[in-house]
Amino acid sequence: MKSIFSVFQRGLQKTATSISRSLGGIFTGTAAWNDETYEKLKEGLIGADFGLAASTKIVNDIKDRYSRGIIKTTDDIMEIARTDITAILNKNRKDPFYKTDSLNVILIVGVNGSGKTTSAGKLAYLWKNDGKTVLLAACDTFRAAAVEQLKLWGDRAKCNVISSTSGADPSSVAFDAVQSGLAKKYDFLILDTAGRQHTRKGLMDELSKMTRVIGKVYPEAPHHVWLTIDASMGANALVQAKEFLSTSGVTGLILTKLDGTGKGGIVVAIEEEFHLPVIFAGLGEQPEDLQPFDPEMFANALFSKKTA
Ligand SMILES: Nc1nc2c(ncn2[C@@H]2O[C@H](COP(=O)(O)OP(=O)(O)O)[C@@H](O)[C@H]2O)c(=O)[nH]1
Ligand SMILES: [Mg+2]
Repeated sequence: MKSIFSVFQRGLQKTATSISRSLGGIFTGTAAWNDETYEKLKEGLIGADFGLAASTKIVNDIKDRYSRGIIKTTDDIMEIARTDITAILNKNRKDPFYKTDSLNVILIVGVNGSGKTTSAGKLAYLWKNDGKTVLLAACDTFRAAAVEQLKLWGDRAKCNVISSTSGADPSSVAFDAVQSGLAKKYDFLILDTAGRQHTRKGLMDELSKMTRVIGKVYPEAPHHVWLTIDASMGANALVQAKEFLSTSGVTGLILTKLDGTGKGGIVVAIEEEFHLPVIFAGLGEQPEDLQPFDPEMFANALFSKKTA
């Protein structure tokens, strides 16, 4: 199996390249740092979607240390960027919080196309490979294709999939799945949901009904509600995500398609905006391309010596 860092490195290649390209020669050579280079650095960070607040902080830290003679080399500058970004991304994180003695119920929510089904499948694959028992539930009953797509992931991950006919009530699928997950003592149940947007109110009502119904069978569930955010949408993703955050009790984020964008810095802006931890990162379309989000690894992949 590939090393996790290499998955991050490969997935974040576009962002790393875009950062080093927009920073041009300022991280190399011996030119003294001045207002112009600081401004260029800040623009480069903002261009990679880090957001104004984080970009300003990083540049100010560099300025401060440069003026005190602490910075001597390009590596010293990279080190500051790495440390600052790691600190920002660690702010809202808690230790993994899975129950080891009973079923964990995970609800995956998000707008259409943001990567819910794919992430549900990749999560199943990840946990299965970690020796856990995993059950998937196809609560996107809106389209027959969505059920088929999840079943395919079930085959890949070698997991059972609870499903019903298309058009069935998603809550009843969720209800059956939780009952089955409890009876058969699974470690994890992952519920895939629909993300259609044309009836926003309907969707939000459906999600809260699902949560209520799940709670009737298993009062402490769902244990986690993870919102998938498509990183390649940039700032637009933030706007779309707001509604879910206010209505579905989201507990964490899965950031998908980090590999498809040169703007992976959006993770930092998201953390600043939502104060929610990024739990997993989607870094490609292969089963192993969903990885627990690791702030330090993320920072190292973006600001490695090689990418300067
Ligand atoms: N490159 C890449 N593609 C992804 C990732 N996650 C999902 N996708 C693709 O995005 C598309 C929509 O994903 P899907 O899971 O069906 O979204 P859903 O509508 O939210 O369930 C599919 O073509 C996926 O293969 C990722 O991390 N990287
Ligand atoms: Mg789907």
